Amino acid sequence: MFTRRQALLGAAATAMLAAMPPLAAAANETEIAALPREKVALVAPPYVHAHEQVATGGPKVVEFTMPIVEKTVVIDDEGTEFQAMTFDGSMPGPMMVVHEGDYVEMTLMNPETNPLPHNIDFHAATGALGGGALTLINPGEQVTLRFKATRTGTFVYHCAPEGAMIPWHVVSGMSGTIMVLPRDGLKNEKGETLTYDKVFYVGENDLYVPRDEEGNFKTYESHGDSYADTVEVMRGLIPTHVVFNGAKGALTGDNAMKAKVGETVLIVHSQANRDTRPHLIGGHGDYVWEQGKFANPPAKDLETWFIRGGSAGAALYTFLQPGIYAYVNHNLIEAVELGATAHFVVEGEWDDDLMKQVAAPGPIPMN
Ligand SMILES: [Cu+2]
Repeated sequence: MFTRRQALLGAAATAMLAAMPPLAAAANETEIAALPREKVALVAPPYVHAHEQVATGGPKVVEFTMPIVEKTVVIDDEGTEFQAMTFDGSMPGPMMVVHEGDYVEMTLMNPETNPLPHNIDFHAATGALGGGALTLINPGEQVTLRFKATRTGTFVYHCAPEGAMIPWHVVSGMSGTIMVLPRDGLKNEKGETLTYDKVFYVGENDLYVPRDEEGNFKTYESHGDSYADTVEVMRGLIPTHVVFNGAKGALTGDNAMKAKVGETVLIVHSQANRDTRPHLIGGHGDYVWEQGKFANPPAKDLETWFIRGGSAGAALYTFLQPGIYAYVNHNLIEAVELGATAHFVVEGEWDDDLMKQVAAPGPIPMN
């Protein structure tokens, strides 16, 4: 049988991996057992569970639980249906926050109402395909994986089951982000502390919805029914939708993210499959960890930043003017035509010094 491991590693590496005990005795279980434990309830994006920016205690074991939810969702104003696969019911899956040196203990559940097997590959984790090799669960099963958060930054997690199933599960919505903060918090290039008042998590998805002969989007009874047609569209590499948080308009209008003038916002942006380029229209990235890794000093004053497919980046910005800001993928075709647009609604006092309409639009004076 052609397995996921063979697809990614080749047969020789598969044999090596299989020969290793899955949970080797290297970890000091007594020490880990003595650590404090914290159960964290996850919240749906763009929001993020409450967390400390600077850790007040030593390392702990942070417990998360995520059910996998396969469901049909609507992804645009036209009512286009999509066979979604999700972590915890949302696209992207929820963002988790821990500190460097903490242990992440993830219980992943695959309810028996799902027809498909799933797993989780944490880019923040070391070994066993990011945990993917130790977490494959069939419908009706659950598994618990523990890994040590040894590197700081924002890291994608995603489903990576057998062979050809990997890209299908990822572009069906199965990805999210974990943020591993330095124990003493974020720092600028001089080593001075940076803090945020709010954090928002924007997950970008490229979606591939098959069309019928008339060009209308097709609907399917089940994920399995949609598979062959979907893979054909995927192989063309041109998405039919590029959306933030699972659907066109998921973060605009009434769903806009909210902030106040003077507030500092951390925007975490992930894309598990395809490159993208976030841009805040009328604002900037004051400090940007484009690759999302906090051991590197942040870039300053960026206009647009690049998020590599398979990564998450973080941008810190203090809002200076009120109004509606569009936050877009600055491939503007993807932003406007395909859906990759979000809004921030910012309240506060307008600063004429930063911008003023000196003369309103009017007729060009005749000489
Ligand atoms: Cu999956």
